[in-house]
Amino acid sequence: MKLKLPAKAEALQKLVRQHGGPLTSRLVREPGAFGLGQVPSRLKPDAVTTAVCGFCATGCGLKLHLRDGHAVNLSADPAYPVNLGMACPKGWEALTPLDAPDRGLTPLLEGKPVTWQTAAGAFATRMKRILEEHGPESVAVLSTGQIVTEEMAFLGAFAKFGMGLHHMDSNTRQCMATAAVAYKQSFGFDAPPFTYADFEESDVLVFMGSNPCIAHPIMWQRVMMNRRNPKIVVIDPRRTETAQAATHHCAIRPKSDLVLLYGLARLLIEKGAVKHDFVEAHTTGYEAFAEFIEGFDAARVSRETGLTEARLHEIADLIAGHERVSFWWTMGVNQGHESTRTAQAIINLALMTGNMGRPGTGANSITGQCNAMGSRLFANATSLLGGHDAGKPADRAKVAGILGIPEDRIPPQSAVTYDQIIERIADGRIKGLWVLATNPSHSWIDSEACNRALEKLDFLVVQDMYPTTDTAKRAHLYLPAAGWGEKDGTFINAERRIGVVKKVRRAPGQALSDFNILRLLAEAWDGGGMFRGWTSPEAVFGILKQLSAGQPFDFTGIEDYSMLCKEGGIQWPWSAAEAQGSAGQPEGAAVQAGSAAVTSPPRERRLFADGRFFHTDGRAKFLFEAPRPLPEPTDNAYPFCLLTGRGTSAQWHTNTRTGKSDVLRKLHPQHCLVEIHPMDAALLRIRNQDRVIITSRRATVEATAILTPCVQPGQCFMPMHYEEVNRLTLASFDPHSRQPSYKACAVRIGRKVE
Ligand SMILES: Nc1nc2c(c(=O)[nH]1)N[C@H]1C(S)=C(S)[C@@H](COP(=O)(O)OP(=O)(O)OC[C@H]3O[C@@H](n4cnc5c(=O)[nH]c(N)nc54)[C@H](O)[C@@H]3O)O[C@H]1N2
Ligand SMILES: Nc1nc2c(c(=O)[nH]1)N[C@H]1C(S)=C(S)[C@@H](COP(=O)(O)OP(=O)(O)OC[C@H]3O[C@@H](n4cnc5c(=O)[nH]c(N)nc54)[C@H](O)[C@@H]3O)O[C@H]1N2
Ligand code: SF4
Ligand SMILES: [Mo]
Repeated sequence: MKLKLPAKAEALQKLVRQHGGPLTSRLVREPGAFGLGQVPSRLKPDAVTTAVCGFCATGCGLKLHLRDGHAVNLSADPAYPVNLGMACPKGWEALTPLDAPDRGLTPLLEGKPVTWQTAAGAFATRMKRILEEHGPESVAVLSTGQIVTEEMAFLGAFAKFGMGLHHMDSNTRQCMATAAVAYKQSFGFDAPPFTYADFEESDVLVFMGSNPCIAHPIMWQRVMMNRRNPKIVVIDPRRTETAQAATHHCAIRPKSDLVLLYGLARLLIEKGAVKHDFVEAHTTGYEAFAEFIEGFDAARVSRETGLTEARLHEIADLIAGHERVSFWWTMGVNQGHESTRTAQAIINLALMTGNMGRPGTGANSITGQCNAMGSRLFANATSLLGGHDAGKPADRAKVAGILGIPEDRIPPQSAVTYDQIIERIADGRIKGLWVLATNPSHSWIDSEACNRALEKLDFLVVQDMYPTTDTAKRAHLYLPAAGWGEKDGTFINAERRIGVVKKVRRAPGQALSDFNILRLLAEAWDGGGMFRGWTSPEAVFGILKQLSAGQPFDFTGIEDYSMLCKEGGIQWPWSAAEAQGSAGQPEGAAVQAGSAAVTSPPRERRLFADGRFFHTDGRAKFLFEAPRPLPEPTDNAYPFCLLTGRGTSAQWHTNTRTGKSDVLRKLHPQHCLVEIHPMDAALLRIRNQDRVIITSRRATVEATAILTPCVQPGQCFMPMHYEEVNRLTLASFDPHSRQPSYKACAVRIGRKVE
């Protein structure tokens, strides 16, 4: 069949119109032209304060313009080391979702407004009844990477040590579990090593399954500030905005990354690019790895990834031929059926080429949510509060001592994971669930199965800013929460920088900060005895500091919130010894602070400058495993591979917040859409903007077809911001991290017949 593909320019234009893709850079550079950051003149501010943004893990600094202590507007903070005066559309619009008409104003019990006293009483009575009748495994918590660390720690401590339940997990499982497990196994601790200066200091940047133009626009601006004329390699089945801006785009077959990485490793050996000094001094397992990858010759890798052999050599030559190569990965890697080994295959490449601990290098996982990094350390879910091990008596004793609680309040067994919680709800073992700052009815994989399970619960409590979310609508008890801007605390960003958020607005109605809701619930539970000292977020920060002592993320050198504000955030580790100068300045210091005061940490620091990793022998491990086939390959009945991910820089996840801004709504499509290659569309007689039916083995949904050559034939893409998308996805998981494989399942597409 002969087919006329849209010209490149036309396709690009379409993309701008439909997705605001390349538009994002303009939005960042000229926000005013798009109505971002406008302040009504009658509300002239009289004071300014600062806080970090509450959407993504870039962690941009914002200036809040106050009138009578109430934020009337905001702007990007030029003094903050992360964003240097830039912000993306979500950041500019961060105050708007607070004014939404559907904010929760009172607790709702079975849909009826009640007082906090009644709500807290119902919470305690009904949860206790379930726990007494069915034991500590019958109630679970699903929480988030989007509340302040102090609230996460409080929630985890109250749920496990106060209420005495065993199982809790969070949306960080959907997002960062793979990176966390991969780092822990390879480095000995979950420690993303980079600092954002590395974006500017690399000669070659390799982005795998990562679309920072849309998902981390300010990180992308930092890449654009790189003056070394870098080569940018984007490995993504789609020709994303990032891929279009790159010097090299490798449009690999979905989930063929592991084979590609092993193939590249083999080529690097062939080309003599291995830094044997580094490998011998700082790693273990290289010999076995080198032997294992012998089977990944270029011919095989080309066949399985769809890239030409010449292209494989070209990428290997780029890595071999440059001093500073940094590897970056995000959800295209983390959300896969063999994701942990894929992330570790990236780590292996960095280790074998000695691209570690120096400027512009590293195996760098880009974090998603504003405080997913905080939840990795302090959620008290998979690991014991503060990166400890609940299975170790010494760790239990340390945590119990710092918290001033009896050691036997700390359950020694590890919690089951998110998918296992849903499974146990479905089979009736879990009867009570508390969901906090996440929206699983929309975001969990195979969401119809998830929602069928939620319907079975005896008691579902949802704590959210809005009672209107897909999950909150199902709640027996809804608790109205304050949001970002209405409370104090700290977030940890993707480069390990601890930053402060502040209360610059009063929450509407009777909505309370998660912190104060926790205080109320702890009080109703047993008089709050265990948490008497947990009076304010800053008091809890003091406890977290103590928990960090001696850990790889030791931040005992941070005095208080005001020090964090003054320094522009502080990256962990920053121990008391470092702060007093006795440990000296870390060698990895990238950019020194202006002042030479010993207590001032450098503005940017990376890990592993000394080649010492966190395993007891100080070495990093080469870890690998044979690739496995896709759990649901395409076939005649379901011929398309469905990819999912972020759609625009103006949409955040399930759109409960970003959907409330008129400005942001203009920057994204209002209805569910599916991107299809024009050749496939022609075969199916589908025109641009036609309504189409998409069917997987789980469900059938409708969407608007967008024809674009940015997806490959045989593949299609749907942004995750529409609730329809996860009805289609297949519940499959990486065996090591239990992270869902959101990004590849089989579907068929047909025109909707009216
Ligand atoms: N605007 C906006 N920004 C966000 C968010 C948001 O909702 N909206 N969410 C934040 C969060 S929590 C996260 S986790 C991050 C996510 O940030 P990213 O991971 O960058 O975003 P995604 O679009 O989910 O996925 C990235 C890319 O993976 C590709 N991909 C799919 N399958 C494969 C594969 O098999 N191999 C490879 N190599 N690539 C594949 C997709 O085509 C997609 O372009 O974004 C954060 N930033
Ligand atoms: N198909 C597909 N599905 C995906 C993904 C994908 O790429 N493809 N990505 C996955 C990833 S990486 C992620 S991180 C998840 C995100 O999935 P979710 O966590 O379910 O998405 P959000 O919309 O961020 O939900 C956060 C909720 O918290 C509420 N909230 C905000 N601030 C506060 C607060 O301070 N307190 C309280 N109590 N509530 C608050 C918001 O109103 C919202 O309802 O989605 C996952 N799902
Ligand atoms: S890039 Fe992330 S942190 Fe920065 S303004 Fe945008 S959403 Fe906020
Ligand atoms: Mo995420």
